Amino acid sequence: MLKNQYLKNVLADVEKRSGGEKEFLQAVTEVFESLEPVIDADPKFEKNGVMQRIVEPERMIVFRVSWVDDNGNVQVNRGYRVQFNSAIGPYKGGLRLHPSVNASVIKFLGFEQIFKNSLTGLPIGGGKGGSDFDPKGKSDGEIMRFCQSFMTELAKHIGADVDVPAGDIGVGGREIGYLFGQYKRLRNEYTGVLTGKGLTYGGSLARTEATGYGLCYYTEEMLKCMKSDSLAGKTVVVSGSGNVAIYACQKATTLGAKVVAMSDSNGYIYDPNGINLAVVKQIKEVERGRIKEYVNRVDGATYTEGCRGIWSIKCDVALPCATQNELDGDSAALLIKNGVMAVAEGANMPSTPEAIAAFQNAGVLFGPAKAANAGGVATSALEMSQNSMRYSWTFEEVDAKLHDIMVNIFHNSYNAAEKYGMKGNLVAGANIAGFLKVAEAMIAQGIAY
Ligand code: NDP
Ligand code: 2IT
Repeated sequence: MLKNQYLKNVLADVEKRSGGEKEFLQAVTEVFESLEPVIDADPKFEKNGVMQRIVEPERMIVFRVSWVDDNGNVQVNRGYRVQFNSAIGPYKGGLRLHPSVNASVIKFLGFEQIFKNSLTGLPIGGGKGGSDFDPKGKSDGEIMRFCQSFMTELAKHIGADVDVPAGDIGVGGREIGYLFGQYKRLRNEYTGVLTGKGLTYGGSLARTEATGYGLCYYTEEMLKCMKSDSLAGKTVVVSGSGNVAIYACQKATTLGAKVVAMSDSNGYIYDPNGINLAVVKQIKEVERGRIKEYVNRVDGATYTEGCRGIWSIKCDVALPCATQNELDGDSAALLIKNGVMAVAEGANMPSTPEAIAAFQNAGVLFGPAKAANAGGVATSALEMSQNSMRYSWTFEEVDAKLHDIMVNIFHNSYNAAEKYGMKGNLVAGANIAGFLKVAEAMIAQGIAY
């Protein structure tokens, strides 16, 4: 519970004005609780109105996306782009295509992105966007027409030095290609306006792998510094089977761990021999199929309906890589009972506040999303750098930079928590370290009356 009166007032105001936006309120509440000692220690944040400014997006664009399906019927979806904070760089953040997308989801993601992007140490502000369009079951032509219609409006609001979108749930290389093509057609300019591009037209090597790899680099550093341990020999559960989950599984395996389970929104697979990632990649990346197909191709694996059950599997390390609030208090209790030693978040806000509290109280190492999954956006920023230079680095060069960035994020968060009397609390440390840079920049740039 908050004690600082300034923070209490601002949070009450957010609640009043964004009452129904439960995911956004959840994200703001967590950040405010972490920042209490920082706000207590220096009156300049209140004097400059930093908190009431940081919770209000600089701009939120909501737009109609109409497109024609394969049967000739007109379809309408709602598009969003929140340009949350540009204090330290152009707005940067992904686009999500999923039926659950609404203003609250986009605002929570955009708010988190401010602090995550700051933690990378690179000059990128916070933004996020997407639509309630459901890509499941759509033909390639339908995906293309939707992306073109979406970009027809979005193009008016973005630019390489203004706002640079990328992928998120439901947006991968195929969608970025269609979006980029339409931007180029409309604006007649070839710039790094999107990241996650294909390698033949300005994409960066290692961007596809970056979020999952970065998650494992962060986890490895956390285990090393806080438990003198490593991923080698550990049993790992990874939820999801999309971009983040697949490359988290790949890197964890390379580092000597055994990943025994993965999932999608319908259910989870358990493979005691260790996940055969080539099979998962074929099913999910090539066939765009369902994870349950795995058991038809790999002996000894089982499939269970329902995605939450994955947390009942005994493991040393859990990496939630699907979606927000996928790991609740009951799931956390099960993981703890089964002896989990570390949890690191590949998805954005996958653990509920109850789950986080349970892990922290039980002494389980806990790496929060805005630190642990920052490798994706960090590598997007490296893609922007390469586009500006009209140059490309090798896979090894990008991967080495990604590794350094993740190690630095861990240490900056760890040190910030220690400085403010919360040693070992990586949630607080990430929020504080991410916040301070943005807040200083906001104060330095003044307030427009
Ligand atoms: P993908 O679309 O590639 O994969 C998403 C995975 O999560 C799929 O397995 C999907 O299952 C599952 N999933 C999605 N929604 C739900 C749901 N409501 N309930 C259960 N499972 C669900 O997305 P990404 O891998 O890119 O993103 C995963 C998470 O990582 C998100 O939280 C995203 O914000 C975060 N993230 C992504 C980054 C990136 O670079 N891509 C960077 C940092 C964070 P199904 O196929 O059944 O829908
Ligand atoms: O949540 C995220 O950080 C992303 N989806 C990646 C954003 C980006 O701009 O690469």
